[in-house]
Amino acid sequence: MSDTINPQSYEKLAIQERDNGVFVVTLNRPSKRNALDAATIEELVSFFSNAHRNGVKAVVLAGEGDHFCAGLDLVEHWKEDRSPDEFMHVCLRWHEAFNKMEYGGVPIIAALKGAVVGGGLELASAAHIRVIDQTAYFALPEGQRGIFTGGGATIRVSDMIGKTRMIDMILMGRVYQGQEAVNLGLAQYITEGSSFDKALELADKAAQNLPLTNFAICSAISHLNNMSGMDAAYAEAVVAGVVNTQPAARARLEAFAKKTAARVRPNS
Ligand code: 1HE
Repeated sequence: MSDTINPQSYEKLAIQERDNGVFVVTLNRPSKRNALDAATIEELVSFFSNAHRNGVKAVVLAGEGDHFCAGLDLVEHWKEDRSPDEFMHVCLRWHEAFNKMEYGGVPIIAALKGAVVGGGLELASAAHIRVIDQTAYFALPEGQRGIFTGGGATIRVSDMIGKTRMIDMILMGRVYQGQEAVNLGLAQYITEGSSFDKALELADKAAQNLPLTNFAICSAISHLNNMSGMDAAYAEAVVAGVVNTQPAARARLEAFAKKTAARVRPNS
């Protein structure tokens, strides 16, 4: 068990460690539909800044209650009556948290249900895999609230569904759900049952990969995508030089060479 992560030090997040190095991180403000106040963002920064160093093998990111996340805490924002400067810094903390997630090297599987809206969609889009159940729906209500996205939707949601669909979502308040959301790229998995159970199954599977391989998958791909093609190809070769020669991979390569490793087969 981790001796560096203290679940008791978190108030807005419920942190649960499983015996295989998978952690379940749950937004724990169900009475506020898990709206993201400043304190919750600080706890996300804290957990994800140190997750790789703390030996976390994979994370299931979930929400308590019927909704994954209602986005920015609009009541806190209204009460604080923030200045432009203050809100810029709020957004920079969101970016700090979400960048630590996307680039941190630890696989994060988001278990989505109910509202995944506004900043809730921005949070979910910083995960590497999104799983939805039949209740989950995606929206960017900012357009109707008189505000704008500030937690990376213009980058990550555009990346998932394309710029024009994102503009439509925020301009029109358009809602996507179900298989259509999967087809568009908002989620990669849909389940008839619990998205949490499916996310846990995927996290357990990801945790069986070598940590350095997962680090490359859940960090390098995002970095490489920010580069020019030439630079990305060069950097990919460097990453592969490190990852593909790791001593821990030798047993897996040997198993393939000696025909004891599973072969890749089509789905039956
Ligand atoms: C909240 C929030 C919130 C609920 N901030 N308190 N996000 C939105 O525009 C979504 C706003 N929320 C909703 O549309 C609905 O609340 C839900 C669809 C998510 C859920 O509906 P429902 O009927 O289950 O709950 P409710 O009765 O609307 O809310 C229950 C409580 O949660 C209530 O508090 P209470 O003290 O009166 O019981 C709500 O005030 C509270 N609540 N959502 C604060 N978002 C970096 S920029 C990011 C930009 C954004 O994210 S914009 C936000 C978009």
